[in-house]
Amino acid sequence: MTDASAAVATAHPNIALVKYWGKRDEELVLPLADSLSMTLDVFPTTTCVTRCPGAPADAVTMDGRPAAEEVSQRVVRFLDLVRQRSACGDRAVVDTRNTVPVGAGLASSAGGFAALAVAAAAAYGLDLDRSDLSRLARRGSGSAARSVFGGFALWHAPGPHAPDPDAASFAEPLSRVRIDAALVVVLLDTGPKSVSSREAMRRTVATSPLFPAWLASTRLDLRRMRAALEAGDLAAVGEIAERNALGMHSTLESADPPIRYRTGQSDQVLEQVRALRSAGVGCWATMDAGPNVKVLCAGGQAVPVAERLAGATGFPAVIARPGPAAALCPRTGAGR
Ligand code: 2P0
Repeated sequence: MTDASAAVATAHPNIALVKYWGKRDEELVLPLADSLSMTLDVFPTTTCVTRCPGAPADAVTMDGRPAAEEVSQRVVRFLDLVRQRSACGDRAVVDTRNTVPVGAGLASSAGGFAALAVAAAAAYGLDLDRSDLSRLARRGSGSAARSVFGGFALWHAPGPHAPDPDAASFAEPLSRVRIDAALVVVLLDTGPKSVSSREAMRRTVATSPLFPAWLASTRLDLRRMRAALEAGDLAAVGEIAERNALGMHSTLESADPPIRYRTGQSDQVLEQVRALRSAGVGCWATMDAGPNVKVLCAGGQAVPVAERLAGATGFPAVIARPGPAAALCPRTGAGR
């Protein structure tokens, strides 16, 4: 144990270019396939964890208010994992500040659980390296495993015969990426989604007749995406990302009952992206568990692409570039 009883950490959301959709183990949050993402430099989450010796229960606040019961229970379960690993059973106060709309398919849980993992590990004196932090963040929310790292990250699914699947599933940064990319986030709707991604994933795996094909195609996409990133081929990166996202949405739309995150407004943005491409502007769309559309383009094209999309659709467009790894805020002075 260190003597730090409080720690503050910040993390950013990430957007997958090859999506994670489907678990092989709900409890351990183990994916069925690898995924690959870009951590953003916008919408950070900052979380403070303070151990409270003698307190009877954890207390969780979000943006200054008591967190919803479901969120609070998820945070308490996560803290239980941290307590199991440390010599300390103290309850804690967790205060989270978001700058991203929560539950809107803008990856708030990725930044949120990455920040919580880093802050809680420091407050409870766990000596974890980055891979361990990624494994820990994964237990809160799968995509959080990737937000532990900045830039581009690949999250490994455990192999079918891995002797210790938990140990085998963590993210790592991709160091040989040779593209200069930005993601323009078109904010269509910042309200919470109707079906949580956790439930939507479960239903898709259990009922979608397209799921086996999705799994095979996303594994292939991952290999091609990695090669395209390392070759600096932005057009190939964009094409793979757009196809992968549309494939994921088709798969979940074929679940029983169907799950539909795409709206008419999403389709309008997709149409604008196609029109921009026809006019010679290299840009490609991706979408997550919500209607909002993120548009990949060259870093130098981000401002005109954002202006064109905002102008054509009337919705705000936020430019995101590759962002930093999750980190402790300096004033806590603990951990790594
Ligand atoms: C992703 N999404 O790769 C995919 C694509 C949404 C669409 O990861 O159940 O909050 O907590 O592991 O990570 C959103 O799901 O799900 C997600 P859990 P998570 O970014």
